[in-house]
Amino acid sequence: MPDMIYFLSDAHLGSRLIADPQQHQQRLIRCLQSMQADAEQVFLLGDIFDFWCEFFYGRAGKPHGFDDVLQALRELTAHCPVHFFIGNHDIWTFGWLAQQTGMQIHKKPLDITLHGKRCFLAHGDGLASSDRRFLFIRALFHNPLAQFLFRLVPPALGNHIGYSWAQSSRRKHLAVPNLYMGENNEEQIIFAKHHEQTTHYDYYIFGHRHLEMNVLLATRAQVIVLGDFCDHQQYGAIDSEGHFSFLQGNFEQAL
Ligand SMILES: [Mn+2]
Repeated sequence: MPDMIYFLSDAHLGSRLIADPQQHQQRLIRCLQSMQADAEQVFLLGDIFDFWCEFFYGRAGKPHGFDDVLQALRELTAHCPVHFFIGNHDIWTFGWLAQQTGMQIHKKPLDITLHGKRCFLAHGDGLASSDRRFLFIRALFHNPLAQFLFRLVPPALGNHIGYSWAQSSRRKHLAVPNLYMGENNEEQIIFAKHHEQTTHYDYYIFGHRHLEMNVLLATRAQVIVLGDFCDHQQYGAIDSEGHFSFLQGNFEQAL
């Protein structure tokens, strides 16, 4: 009986900071293949791709180098529903990815009850940020006019700009140690605490932070931040009893 619900985020496929992109992609593929055995649903919570821009895929064929992972996603959607949340790196999907893979695309947080637990699911960027530069860029990337203008850029240049931006953004984060800042400073926890004042959830599940967090609030809401699939192959699951656990796989070898 397939009764596991999997959550995975931040694989950053295609990142220029990854030494061996094909090996990196294969790790995710093996993880997705392992889920076929018992997955009831799979939630991909953002930044699966380091940069994703479907404006170009119509004009310049298809995204380069992702055939294998798209195939693995197609195989998984044949087994169970797969949900793809846009992150802050892979915002620009307009139907192509859904059509290629059968995944359900989410551009907004999702309120869903899973195995009896009410869950708030989102990538987790821009929730309670005070970083004005980040919020400006986020608003720009989500803006239809800016998207229209970017569409006019030749595909090769657009992809170059996109991957360079993604690289510098990740490099900036990697330059400082990624440490837990405490529940009064982590914006996903701040957001959940605020949200609990009006609506109670059993689980808030986010990605984005590349750091595992598991914080129980006074309202008994559990704030879960998935770790990082990119460097550590961390992900998570809710079992048939509604328990969440963090998982870490070794996907170096074929199954
Ligand atoms: Mn992110």
